[in-house]
Amino acid sequence: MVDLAAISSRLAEQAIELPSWAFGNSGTRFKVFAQPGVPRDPYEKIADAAQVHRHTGLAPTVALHIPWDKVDSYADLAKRAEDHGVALGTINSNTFQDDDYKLGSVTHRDDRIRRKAIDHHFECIDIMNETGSRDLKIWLADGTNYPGQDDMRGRQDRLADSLAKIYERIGDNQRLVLEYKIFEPSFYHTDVPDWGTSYAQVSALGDRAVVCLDTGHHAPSTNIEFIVMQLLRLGKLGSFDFNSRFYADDDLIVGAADPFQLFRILVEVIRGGGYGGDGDTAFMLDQCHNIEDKIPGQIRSVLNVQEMTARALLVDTAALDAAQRAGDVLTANGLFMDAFYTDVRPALAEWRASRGLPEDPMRAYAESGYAATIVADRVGGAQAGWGA
Ligand code: LRH
Ligand code: MN
Repeated sequence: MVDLAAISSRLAEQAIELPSWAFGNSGTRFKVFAQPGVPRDPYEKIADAAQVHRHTGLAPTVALHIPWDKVDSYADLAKRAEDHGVALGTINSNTFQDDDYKLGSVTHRDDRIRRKAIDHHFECIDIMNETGSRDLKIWLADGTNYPGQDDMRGRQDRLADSLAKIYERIGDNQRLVLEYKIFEPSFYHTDVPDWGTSYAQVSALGDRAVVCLDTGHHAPSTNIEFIVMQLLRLGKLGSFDFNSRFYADDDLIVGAADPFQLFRILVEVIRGGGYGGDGDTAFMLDQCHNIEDKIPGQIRSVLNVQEMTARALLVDTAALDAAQRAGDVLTANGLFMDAFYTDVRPALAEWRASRGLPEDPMRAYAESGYAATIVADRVGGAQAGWGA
């Protein structure tokens, strides 16, 4: 059995934010498979998210997406979240589902449409002031489908201008987090396609503007952990949207498609001072459980992150440093792989039990009867989804 004593307090620093939209129906352009018991409103989404924290102790906050999570009183929603033992987290804006934004939102040539998109972000900041959220996360679908469709330089300038107006409204204890994505729904160019563009845009704004790295938003075979290293080195890695993928932005369970990549990313997070109490990098999941049960899917996800974090914390950094200094390639790589191949699961089960948490959170949830309760209770009404 692996001894986790040396990393126990570090493990306790882990906090992973859950996306409210992971509990609603989701799918692809081909089909959205509805599931019985799915939430009908943000209150029920919060209740489901709280089940993940109850059984894992790893997910104390829930991110909201506006307008998907619109309510009359965000103060009341925050109170109810507190009653469930969780808190409201990142506020995600949405300028990708309004007809006006077909050719762009904050990058649009039309002043009225840009104004509308900026005002939406002001509304999101007002919500942050009610929920006590720190981060406004901006992901933009803005881009073009055909070469020549628009002037990319002009769009960058309008983007910078719009972000500056939004940044002015951000409070002293708040952050603007700009997420990049290589493609989709735009298929020729995306206005914020890569870490370099996000970095350039947020650097022009100020200290409270940072980059969000979604692990599903890169070209195939991108060395994502190198980007993690660089953004931490530059002090601009604000948050992660964790998920995994085999091909594109598949939004699958983090660690499911490539657990070794997740391990390599977490090694760089820890080495770069972005983990836990060290840094200022928020961990969030951004996933869609299109065919699997959603609450167990989220439980599995946070456990995957915890397991790879434990392995990354077990890297013998002193021996690794010595081998690297000596140019001893195989020993260095061997030490790295030893940590990855260390099965921490039995020890983590004990670690959970030592903290009053279920050894096997997946089984604890299954035996809790919560799934049957929500299927029985949530009859009628419109199930939550992406509203696309
Ligand atoms: C875009 C994205 C973004 C969210 C959305 C739900 O692909 O990753 O973070 O707004 O998914
Ligand atoms: Mn994302």
